[in-house]
Amino acid sequence: MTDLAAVKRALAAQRIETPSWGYANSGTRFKVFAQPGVPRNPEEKIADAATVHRFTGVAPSVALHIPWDKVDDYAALSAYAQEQGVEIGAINTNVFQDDDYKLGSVTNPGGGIRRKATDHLLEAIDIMDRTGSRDLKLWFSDGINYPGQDDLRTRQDRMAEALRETYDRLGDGQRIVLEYKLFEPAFYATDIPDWGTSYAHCLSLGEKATVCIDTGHHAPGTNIEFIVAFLLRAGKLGAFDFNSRFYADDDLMVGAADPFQLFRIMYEIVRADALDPAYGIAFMLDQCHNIERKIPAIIRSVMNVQEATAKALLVDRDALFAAQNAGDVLEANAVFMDAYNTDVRPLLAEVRADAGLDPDPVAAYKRSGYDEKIIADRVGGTQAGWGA
Ligand code: RM4
Ligand code: MN
Repeated sequence: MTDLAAVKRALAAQRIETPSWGYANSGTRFKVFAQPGVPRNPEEKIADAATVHRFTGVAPSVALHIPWDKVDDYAALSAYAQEQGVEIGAINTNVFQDDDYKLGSVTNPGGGIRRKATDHLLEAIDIMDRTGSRDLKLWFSDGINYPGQDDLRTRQDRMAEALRETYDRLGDGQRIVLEYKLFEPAFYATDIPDWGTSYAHCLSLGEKATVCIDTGHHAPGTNIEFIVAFLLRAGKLGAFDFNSRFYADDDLMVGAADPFQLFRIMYEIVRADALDPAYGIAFMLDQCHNIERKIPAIIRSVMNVQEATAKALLVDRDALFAAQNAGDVLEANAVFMDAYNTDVRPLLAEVRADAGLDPDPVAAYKRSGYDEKIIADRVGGTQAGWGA
């Protein structure tokens, strides 16, 4: 039998990090639809993240993206975040937007460009020293478009060299979380295309390097929960970038395209007792809200993760293991599906009420007047956003 009090405690203790860029303007390569009230600077993004935390109670940190969130004084930015009620989380690097990076960043054939890219990674660790961040999140768009364009093997050597230099600069308590992505912007071969490549680099780097799974970065049909289970067993799962996708890297709200997949992923987390923040996995969102209002979309995303987690916690593991060990295929599947088919919204409403929160965070946000206020206040200046 599932211990409901323990489920509620686990849900109350859950932590989800939101991305600064999710609050800013974004779009597709066809069009960015600007929205009124969008943040004009890192402080306003942090204020929006703090608002999400105020209504959900489980999103107390915000990831930054450098240089999109570049400021002169990161200690002051940290202090501002704390005043708002949140902390600065992972620092994301950006080695994909300069003209110099046309042929790659750390795997570029030009040594000067590789140096510039690696220096940016080191600069991000300087920022982490000042913000107190634990995680350096690395994603490389590096790759090639045409067979023969560059040497696949040499590019791995260059990648390993840059990662080593970056790893060696990490301080105590700091980590690299290394993302992978199948394709885009490189279309023929990406230098870190899959979890196996990321895992292999992390293994040779050492214990402070772990894999970050972005749920949108796989081929259609990939069994992501298998990757989760494998990496957890190997002690090499460091972080998630949650979002959902119908086709490629759609960056839609997590749990919107495939809530069942999200449940299966969260079950592997629960199965490994890895939900507790002390275990060390960063559960982050990496999303873009191109056509919907951003703050309620992020609140909804946090709630979607909570719902999948609640269902995963409700799996009757004793009954499941018994059925599995007895080889009772249908019973094992039925136990699993029972949990998935439970309506956990009343349970989460109770968890929120116990924490002094409104049981319906999206409705509470809409009533709060925050949306009207940012639309009225944030006029003038340049809106922050993709490419800014
Ligand atoms: C990439 C990758 C990174 C994110 C950027 C904005 O596709 O997912 O995690 O920082 O997009
Ligand atoms: Mn990502």
